Amino acid sequence: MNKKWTMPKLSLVIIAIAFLWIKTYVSYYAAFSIQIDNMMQGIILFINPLSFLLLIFGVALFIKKERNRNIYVIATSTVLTLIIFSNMVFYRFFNDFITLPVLFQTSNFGDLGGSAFENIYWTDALYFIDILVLIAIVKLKPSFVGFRETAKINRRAYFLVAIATFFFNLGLAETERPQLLTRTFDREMLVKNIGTYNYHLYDVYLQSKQSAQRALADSSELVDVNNYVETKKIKSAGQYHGIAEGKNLIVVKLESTQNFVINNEMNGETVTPFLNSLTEDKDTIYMDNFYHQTEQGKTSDSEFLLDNSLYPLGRGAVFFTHSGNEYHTLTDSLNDEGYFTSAMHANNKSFWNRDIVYNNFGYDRYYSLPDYTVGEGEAVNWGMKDIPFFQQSVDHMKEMDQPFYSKMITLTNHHPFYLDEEDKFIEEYDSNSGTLNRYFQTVRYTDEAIKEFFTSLKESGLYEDSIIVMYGDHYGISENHNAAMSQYMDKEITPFESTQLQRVPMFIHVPGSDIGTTDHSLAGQIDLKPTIQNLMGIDTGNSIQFGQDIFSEENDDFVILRDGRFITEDLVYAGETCWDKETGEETDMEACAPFKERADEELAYNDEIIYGDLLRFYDAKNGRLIEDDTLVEE
Ligand code: GP9
Ligand code: MN
Repeated sequence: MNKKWTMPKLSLVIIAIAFLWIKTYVSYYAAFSIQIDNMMQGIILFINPLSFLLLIFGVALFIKKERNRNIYVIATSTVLTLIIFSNMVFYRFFNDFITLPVLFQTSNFGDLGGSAFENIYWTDALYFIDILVLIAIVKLKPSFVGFRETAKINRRAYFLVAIATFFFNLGLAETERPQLLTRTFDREMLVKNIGTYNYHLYDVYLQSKQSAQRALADSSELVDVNNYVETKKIKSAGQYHGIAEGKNLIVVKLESTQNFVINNEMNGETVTPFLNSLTEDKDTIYMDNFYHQTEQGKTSDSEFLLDNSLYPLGRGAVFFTHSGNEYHTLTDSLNDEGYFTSAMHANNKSFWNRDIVYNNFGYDRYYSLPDYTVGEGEAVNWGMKDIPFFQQSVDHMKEMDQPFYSKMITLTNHHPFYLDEEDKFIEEYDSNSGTLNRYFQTVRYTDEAIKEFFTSLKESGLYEDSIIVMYGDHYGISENHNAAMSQYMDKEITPFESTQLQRVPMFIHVPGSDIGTTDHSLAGQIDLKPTIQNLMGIDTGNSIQFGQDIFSEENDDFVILRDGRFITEDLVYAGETCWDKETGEETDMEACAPFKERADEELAYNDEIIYGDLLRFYDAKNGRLIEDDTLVEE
């Protein structure tokens, strides 16, 4: 038996590695628009796919039969290509990389329908060409590749090289980005430094670690969290306390609505005439400095913020990953006041795991798709149009016991922003981004729907006894459309501008209240729960939460976005840079440093609560820790 092994000149393994290496590298530029700031980053980006490819294809060296080895090589190439491909399509939609928890949200992917299709281009087929080449070699020209069994000693050498490549890569990455693996809010940074494949491995590791965290958590961990939360507590009731006490509470979550459309024009056309009129209305407070704080869980993250005044997670959707945790929600507090509580959204009930979560959050009823009649021409894009949705929702409200709380979720203004001809009230915009061009039209449509909703409420007689809160859930136009946005805004979209674009509109409308004003206070979705509770005259006393009542004078002007960016009175921290808010120019990092520490601390405490399911150790009514023993007795 010939034990001598020489690396064949054209081993299928080497060819497959070379193909995938090139392909992964090309995808960084072609599909993921990864930016390189210096030569070192360029080198890291180039070598980062290699270590993983060497390791995974190295397994082939243990396979003795040629046929099996070929099958392994081709199958591995296919799986890795599918990983790139799925990330690519996901990135086009979410401007982000897939995480394990998101991947398991399969029910959502099914429902993406037109959106997913919109994000697959025929040129994507090019990514699979190398696999065809590998198959062609094996089938048509097997002599092109040499095959030999691999001797133990050579395998060892091979794996040593692979492991050395891995540590070389990690070493370079650590010099470029210290603490890379411990500060992972930014997935792009991870992919840039350790490569797509190692990033996914790391994600699997994180996921397992988090599962262990809950099992190991105990009540003592709440002590530090509680001390921190105490420092944020507002002692006295804010202005407008109890102004809507006993009224019906209607919260409308406006899909993908960013603040830049309010009081703005597009080619001479008003985008949101009705919402604009509310900014001048005598009974409406309009907040124009209000930020969304969502991440991968998008709409569901905004709902999580509303109900809990906790941040969602940096990766995955908390609605999926921690749906069964103990929470002390806004809905619970309204239930305690005798409200009939419901959520209304004309979509599959399991989307974002809502049916499970709403139940846990305490909603008495979820009006989902089967509760609506979607007539001919009443569906577009992702499903039921907003206008009939609001109409039928008011019909449901008329049947409800009062006072009620209804959370309504609009849908028409969702990517890819398609409309039927008869629902287009204004023209498209004229940039190179069809997404942005259509966005103005769908926002305009939703504006019309809200106007009609107000009319129906008045006709139903419910209006006078209700308070209506409306907020945008997250951006509709991602950074992938910066060029088009830059054309519309007539300025360069720097990380500073991008952050300012994360503002979403927020309205509080209390009929007959005379509270009308435009409030410039700095606030975010995390403040919705305590603010609404204050308006409803509910004591927020002992809750563990990070938000503050917007209308309290003790409120601090500091908003933390879920990806670690933050906004203060004078500064914005974004893209690892400190920006002067007034000039929009870069400023000394020292100015941001103390805030950065606090932002990181707050997010870390938040994650401890969620990962450890710590609220199960806390009695929110009495503000007491529940010792483990008591828990066992229960
Ligand atoms: C789906 C709707 C949209 O039910 O809430 O969710 P999003 O994609 O915006 O998170
Ligand atoms: Mn949404």
